[in-house]
Amino acid sequence: MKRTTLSRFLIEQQRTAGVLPGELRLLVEIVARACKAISHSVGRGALGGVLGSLDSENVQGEVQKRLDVIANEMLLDANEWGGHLAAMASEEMETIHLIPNRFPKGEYLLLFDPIDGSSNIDVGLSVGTIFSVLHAPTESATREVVEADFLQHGHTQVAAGYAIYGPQTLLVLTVGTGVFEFTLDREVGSWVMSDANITMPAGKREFAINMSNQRHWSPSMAAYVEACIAGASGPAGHDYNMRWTGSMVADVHRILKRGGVFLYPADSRTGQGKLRLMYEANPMAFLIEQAGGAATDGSERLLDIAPDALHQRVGVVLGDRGEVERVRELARMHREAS
Ligand code: P6P
Repeated sequence: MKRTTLSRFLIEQQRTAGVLPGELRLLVEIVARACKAISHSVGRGALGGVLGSLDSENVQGEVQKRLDVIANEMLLDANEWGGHLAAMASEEMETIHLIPNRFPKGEYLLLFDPIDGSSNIDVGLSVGTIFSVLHAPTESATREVVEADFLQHGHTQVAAGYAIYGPQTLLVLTVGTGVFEFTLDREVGSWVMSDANITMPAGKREFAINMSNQRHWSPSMAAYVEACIAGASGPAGHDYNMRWTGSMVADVHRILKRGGVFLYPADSRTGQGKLRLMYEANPMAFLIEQAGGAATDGSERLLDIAPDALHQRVGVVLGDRGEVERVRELARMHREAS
């Protein structure tokens, strides 16, 4: 592959595809630059004093890892002065973050999970940063942005992506013209394109779910997983493999590159799922659909869900179209039978 950098790709998208306004190109560049700095901190680990937990909890009621807070601050500091944003929202902050008056405001909203999978940080497993970009309301030039301005359907996203801090540091991005992967060249400090127009392989029989939640699943979800485990001798008619890393970015990246299906269903504990709609499910759904896959909450298309709260949780079934459809069909049949 010709050595194309992120900057060159974004300029070409702006110039040729005409899909990337200058402000959005600047936004993506700045987020990518912040992810380089986060990658450095993640890579330092114990040597950088970034491991371990704080004695604080985030809005989700989860113990905050030191790196959660560090990465959150890095993304806020990198993005608030650029003039491309009207406000930001993060898994680590209860309310939205407005751009300080000393800086110009722009036409986009940025949402992020600064370190997704942070429970894996202290044990050396891959973690990542997930981000989503929405248009700010046109009137945000004359009034302050409010939380409700963020509550847009996932199909209104103008860009989405993740960085994965693993054996390599990768940035996977879509601006609505396909999915592109960049590998961080640490010696030069550049994001170098390593895969283009990614199409998720279809028909891969590999499912990713946390089996310890089985007793909480709906009957239809239990039936789907049971068929996967029964394999060729069961109703599915073929064997499956299983993977679960406990890090959504790692599981979704594997599925994007080699196929399969990721499931974190809503269950009886809360009636919702664990994952957050606005800055986990929606950006991943945008990427998966751009790569030819499907993404639902078990029944409804994720990108069509009308958000009603910034940190709302949702069930997630995404990846292979055939598998996502099988889950949806089982749910429909169980609804009709009940
Ligand atoms: P469980 C990480 O905390 C996360 O939000 C996702 O990255 C991951 O897919 C999921 O939760 C793991 O949840 O219940 O298996 O620990």
